[in-house]
Amino acid sequence: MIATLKLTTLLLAVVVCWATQVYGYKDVEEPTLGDSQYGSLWPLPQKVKMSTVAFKLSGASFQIVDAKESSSGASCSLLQNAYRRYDEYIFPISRMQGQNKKNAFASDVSELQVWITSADSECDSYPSVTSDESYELSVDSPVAVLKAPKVWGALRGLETFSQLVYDDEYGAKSINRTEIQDFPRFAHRGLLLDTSRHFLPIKVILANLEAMAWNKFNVFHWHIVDDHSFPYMSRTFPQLSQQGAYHPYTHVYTPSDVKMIIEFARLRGIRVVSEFDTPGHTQSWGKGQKDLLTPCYSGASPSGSFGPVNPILNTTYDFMAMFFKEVSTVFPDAYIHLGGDEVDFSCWKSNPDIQKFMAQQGFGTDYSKLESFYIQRLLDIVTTTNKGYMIWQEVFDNGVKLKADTLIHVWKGNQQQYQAEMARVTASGYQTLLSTPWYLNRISYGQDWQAAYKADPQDFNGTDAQKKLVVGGEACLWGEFVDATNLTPRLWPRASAVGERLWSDKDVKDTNDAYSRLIQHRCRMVQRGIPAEPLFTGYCAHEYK
Ligand code: CP6
Repeated sequence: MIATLKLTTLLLAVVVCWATQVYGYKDVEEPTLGDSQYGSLWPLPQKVKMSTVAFKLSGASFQIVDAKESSSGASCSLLQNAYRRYDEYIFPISRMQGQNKKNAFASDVSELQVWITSADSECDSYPSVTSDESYELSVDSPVAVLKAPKVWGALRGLETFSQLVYDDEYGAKSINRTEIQDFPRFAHRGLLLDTSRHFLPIKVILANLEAMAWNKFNVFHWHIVDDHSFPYMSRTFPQLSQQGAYHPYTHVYTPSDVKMIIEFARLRGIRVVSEFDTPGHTQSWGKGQKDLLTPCYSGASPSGSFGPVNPILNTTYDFMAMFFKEVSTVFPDAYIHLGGDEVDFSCWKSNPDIQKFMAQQGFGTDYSKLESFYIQRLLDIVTTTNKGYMIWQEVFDNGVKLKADTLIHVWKGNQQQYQAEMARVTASGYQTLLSTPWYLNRISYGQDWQAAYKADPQDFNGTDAQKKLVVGGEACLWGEFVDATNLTPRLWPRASAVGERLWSDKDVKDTNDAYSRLIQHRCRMVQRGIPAEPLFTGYCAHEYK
């Protein structure tokens, strides 16, 4: 009897274990579905006071306008553009039908007045890591007021306002009396897209920038080139994309494409940080730039294949100086991501000229010293362009001397390992960004948004001073298995979980409440035209209207 029981238990354990391995199924609790007191707000603002008093909004008469006292007005196209966008999000159907103002019922809330309070609204500037994104929103009758020191906060507040509007049981647009004070927990809330493994059409990039704004992301980390293709069209070195892109005309980003993407992002308070990853991940660079890559040897003769950037030639550094001078003018952001990850030493090891150089420099057989030698010189070059830099964690791990304001991007390891890395980086006084738990290219069966949601970039052993050096994080969608056909649903709403973690207070971590809000937020994204995948079984109300 006992033996049978034991056998059954063992069998059960074996089956569960097998299921775990085969399906990658983790035993995550199913969140319970109830209505959140916060409606469909996502990410949750820092302070919300929502009353049950509901007002009606008339699609025909409600307007978003500049407040009289605002330091920014009709001449600020960033704001005027945003008013138009949000007007359409709030009233998608009535505006399309072109309702007549005279026939409309009176609106309990007639206007949303947008009031930029500081003298310099920053309307014509680029957003930066120090941009003020705070705002205060007061929804009352007869007017709602959105106060923000800068346009960046106004953009965030407009999104929040649009999320407060809902359809009552008769389908009438409604909004509750609400007071909100809001600001981001972290200044850097990024999303990495990879346009090298697959070319991403511009309209896909723009659609996802739009979705980023709905989720209050503020950095587009553009991993623009890599081994597989070089779609960036350089004015200084046009042969790089002519030879290195998948196609020299159709699969490239021209200077005007890049400009358009940067401006589209700016209008949504999103920075564009470009990454030109070297010395590894550079196979596509070699096609258009002779002698840039290291020739690999098989025995005493070149094998015909190439390795990382050749770090022992002066021509390499001349090229890099000219290339990054161009990049620093094309991308207005104060930071450039310089990569530095996953350098494969086998080709360097095979090359006799590199071996000789190693001996001359006294590097012995430590090829990470050669890598550091290269990165050190690259960093000096980029410093002369007056840009700050971001680098993947390997560069820090190898002990490269870095400027004090360098951002170290942590991406490797399991939870224990990345937490230890965050502790080491911040103990050395560097600022850091976390990505390890947010590799959205990884997929598994079930509700994997929850693991992303639970990760916290300040959750490691360290002092308060160390915690302050955490600037934020980035969700990464690497492109090996992603192109225009599947990018958007793979990203959303899973990236939304990261969006809330980086924006909302650290104590916002009730997964049941999050689940209820996220389901509605996901339906809203679908309604606004982004094919975000479902979290689980269910339906969206708008599907049947
Ligand atoms: N490309 C580059 C990649 C990755 C990295 N750098 C990567 C590594 C592991 C996973 C996904 C992507 N594809 N240039 C690492 C930063 Cl799981």
